[in-house]
Amino acid sequence: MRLIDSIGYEATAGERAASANIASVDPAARKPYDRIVAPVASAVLMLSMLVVGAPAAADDRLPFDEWLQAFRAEALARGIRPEVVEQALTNVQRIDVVVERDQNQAEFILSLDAYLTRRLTRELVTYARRMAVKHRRVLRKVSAAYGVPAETLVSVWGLESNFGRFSGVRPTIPTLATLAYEPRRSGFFRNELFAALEILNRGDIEVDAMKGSWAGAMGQPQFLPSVYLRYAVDFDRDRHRDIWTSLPDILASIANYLKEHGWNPKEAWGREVRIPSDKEALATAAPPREAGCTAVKNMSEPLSLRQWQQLGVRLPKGGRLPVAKIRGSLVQAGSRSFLAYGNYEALLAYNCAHTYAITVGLLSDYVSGRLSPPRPPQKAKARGRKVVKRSAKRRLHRVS
Ligand SMILES: [Ca+2]
Repeated sequence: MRLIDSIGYEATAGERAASANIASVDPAARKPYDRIVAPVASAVLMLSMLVVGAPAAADDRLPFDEWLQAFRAEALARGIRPEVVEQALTNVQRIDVVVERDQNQAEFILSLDAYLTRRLTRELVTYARRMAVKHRRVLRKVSAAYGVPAETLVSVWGLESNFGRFSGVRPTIPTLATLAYEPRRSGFFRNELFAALEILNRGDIEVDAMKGSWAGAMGQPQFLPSVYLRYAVDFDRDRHRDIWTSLPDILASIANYLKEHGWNPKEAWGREVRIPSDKEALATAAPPREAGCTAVKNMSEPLSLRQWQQLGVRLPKGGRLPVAKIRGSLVQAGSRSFLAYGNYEALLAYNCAHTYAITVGLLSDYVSGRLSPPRPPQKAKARGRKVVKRSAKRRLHRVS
């Protein structure tokens, strides 16, 4: 069967494999939805979905120093070695910017269109392709071990830490101590602070090198400490799970996380589609999900590609959907619509935001060549705006 539509958007290997192997994508065999609410890699999801601990009035709080003393005592009682506690928790200060940044998360504030414009640039695609070539050997090994394609690993790595060029410079211990002291999610971050001490206790990393984001996400995969403890991998076998500087460990940790959250090597992540104008019929046939994080509740119940085809869903330029035994959920984000397959949900488990999962999916398609990156229309417009701005500026200079 020819699975190529009018714009040459060929069915993926995943779709073809699924077509040939029905058992591999039997919906009944799919993991239940609790994988979405399992511990996740990105603090963004944590911050969006978890409210742990009743907010206490600020006045009721102990001074930070006293709070920290009590925390130290508990860490010792939990079996963290005294020298680790001493080294990690001495002279820890609160970091004001951590609290400020906690309130302002780009993934949730920007629309999909704005997010794609900002993040999915041609430069990013070009660089991601270069990284996929440069690191092809280790990518191939990790991909073979975990069943997650190289282009997906490169894309997640790229979005999380700009391919290792920025994985955060904030010292993790004071960052987590600040967030644990804040009443908003103190219980949650208190546990993360204990998990961070446990990592130090195991000797995987020195406290001075334990760095990450303002939200406590560490290293190039941006794992919270509890996620690190569960999913980080020592792929280069030097006995340290080094998600800060070891690329084999970094990529394998990302792959392990996705695999453990249901990544199916035989399927793609999903694809962009065009939906019919009668959205009511779509909503009746595939209502929104009832469980999961916010983004999951903003996607539909899954239907088969055949059912979507019958409902009038088509490829972006009007072609028929591929014939494959795959189920997909409709994701409507801004002006665009997508059918998200099971692997998309593994990406949402990493970071529960459609903007994120769609960006990873599209970038991986650009890296693999499944899709050609579109010429960004905003570039021409931006040039136009720049010209207008410049001329306006000149006028200003003239009149002033
Ligand atoms: Ca290692």
